[in-house]
Amino acid sequence: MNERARPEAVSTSLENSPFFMPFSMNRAFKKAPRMLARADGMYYYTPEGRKILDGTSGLWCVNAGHCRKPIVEAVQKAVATLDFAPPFQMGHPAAFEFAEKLAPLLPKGVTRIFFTNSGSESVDTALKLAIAYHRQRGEGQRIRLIGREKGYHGVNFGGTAVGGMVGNRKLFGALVTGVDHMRHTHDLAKNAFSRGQPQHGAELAEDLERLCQLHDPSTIAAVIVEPVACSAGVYVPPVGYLQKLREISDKHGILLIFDEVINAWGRLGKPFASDYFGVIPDLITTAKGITNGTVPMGAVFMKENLYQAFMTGPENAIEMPHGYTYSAHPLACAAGLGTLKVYEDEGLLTRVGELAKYWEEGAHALRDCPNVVDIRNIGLIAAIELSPRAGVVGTRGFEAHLKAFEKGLYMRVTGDTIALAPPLIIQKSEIDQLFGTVREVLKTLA
Ligand code: PXG
Ligand code: PLP
Repeated sequence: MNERARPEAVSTSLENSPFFMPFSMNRAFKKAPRMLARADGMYYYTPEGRKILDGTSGLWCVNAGHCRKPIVEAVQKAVATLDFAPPFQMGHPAAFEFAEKLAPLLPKGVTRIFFTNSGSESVDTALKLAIAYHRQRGEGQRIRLIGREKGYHGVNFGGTAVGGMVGNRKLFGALVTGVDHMRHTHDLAKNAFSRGQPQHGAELAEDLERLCQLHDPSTIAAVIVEPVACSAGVYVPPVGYLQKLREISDKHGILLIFDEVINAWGRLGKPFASDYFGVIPDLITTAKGITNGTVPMGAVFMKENLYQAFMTGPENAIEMPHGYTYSAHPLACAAGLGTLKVYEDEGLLTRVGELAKYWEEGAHALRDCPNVVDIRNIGLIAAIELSPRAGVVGTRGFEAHLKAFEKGLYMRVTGDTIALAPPLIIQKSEIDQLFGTVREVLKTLA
C-alpha cells in the first residue's frame, strides 16, 4: 500500500458549488462538508489529515481495501497504453482476458459475461435480456417483471421499477409498466436479533406463486431479488426462502435473477451469494467489487442457454442490440484484472469465512446500547436498526453517521439503520475498533 503527500486542505466555501450531488442533502452538505482526500488500505484521510476507518467499503465496493498497488499500477499502465477502444464490432485483449479469468469463478452452469459500467446498467441489461430471451424462444408474451418490496436495483428506469424503496420511486412517474412486487421478508416480531439467516419467513416466497396466479405465469419473464438485500437496510433471506423462489420460477419457466452488486466478491465468504446459499439463478448482476470500486464497471453473468438463445440468426447480423460506449472499457478491464489478482493472492473471496463469527459476536454485543431494536448480520455485513424518533424518521440514524465521522469512522445509514460492511482485509483489532466506535456513538445519541 502506498504513501502519498498530504493534499492541501480545501479552503474555498462550497455553498454555491454547481455540483448537484447524488443521493445527498446538497444544502446541508455544502454548509458543512465532509470531505475525503485520500485513502489507503482500511482508511480514508480527510483534507486535514484525520484518519477515518472505512466501515462500509466506500459504498460497499472497495472489498480489497483502498489504493492497492497491483490495481493502481494496472490502471496506470492501461491508461498510458490504450485509453479507449470501441466495444462495438471491435475488441481489445484485456476484455477477452478479463472474461476468461472471471469465467472459472462463476457458479456452475453460469458461463457468459456481458460487461456494463455500473450496477444500475447491469440490472437494466439483465431485465432486457430476460424479455428478449423469451421472445427469441417464441414466448414474446412473457413481458412482466417481478421485484420485491425493499429491493434496491439501482436507479435506471428498469431497476427503479422493480425496486421497492418508495422514496426512490415516487418522484419518477409510471416507470416501466408490467411490473409487480413480492412482499419483503423483514419481520421484527418473529426474527429480531437473528444471527445469520432468520428462521421465519420462507413461506413469503409463495408470494411469487400468488403473482403467477394473478397475472398468469405465461406472462412473467423474470423475478429479480438481492439474495441479501443491502441498500434498504440489510435483510437476510430466511432459511429456505431462496430455494423456494428457485422452485417456483422453475415450475413456471420464469428466469431468476440474483442482483449481486453488493453480495458478490467475497462479502459472504464465497465468490457469489449464489455459492453461499446453494441456489443458482439464471442471471447474476454485479458491479462494485468487480474492480474494487477503482474504475466504474458492472457485469451480467448468465447461463449458457441464455447466450445460445441469441446465437441463432445469420452470422452477419448483430445478435444483441444492446451495449454501452464504455462496455468493457480498457481501464475497467485492467482494474478488474488487478482486482482479481489481489483477491486470489490474498484469498479474499473466502477470507470472510474465518472472520464471520468474530464479526457476528462484535455486532451482537451492541444489543445493550440505547435505542437498538434489531441487529442483523451475515458474512461481513451487519445492520444495527435504531428506533426512530417520534415523527422524524431517519434523524437518529443520520446523527449517528455524523458522530461516527467525528470519531473517525465512516459508515452508511439508511433511515435509522446503520449498515456496516468493511473491506475484507480488516483485522480483528479493527473490528473491535469499529464496533467500539459505534458503541460510543450510540451511547451519546439522544
Ligand atoms: N443493485 C444493487 C443490489 C445495489 O446494491 C445497484 C444495483 C446499483 O449499482 P450502481 O453501481 O448503479 O450504484 C446497487 C448499488 C447504500 C448504497 O448506501 C448502495 C448502492 C449504491 C449506493 C448506495 O446502501 N448499491
Ligand atoms: N445519448 C446519445 C445521444 C448517444 O450518442 C449515446 C451513445 O452513443 C448515448 C446517449 C448512450 O451513451 P452510453 O453508450 O455512454 O451509455
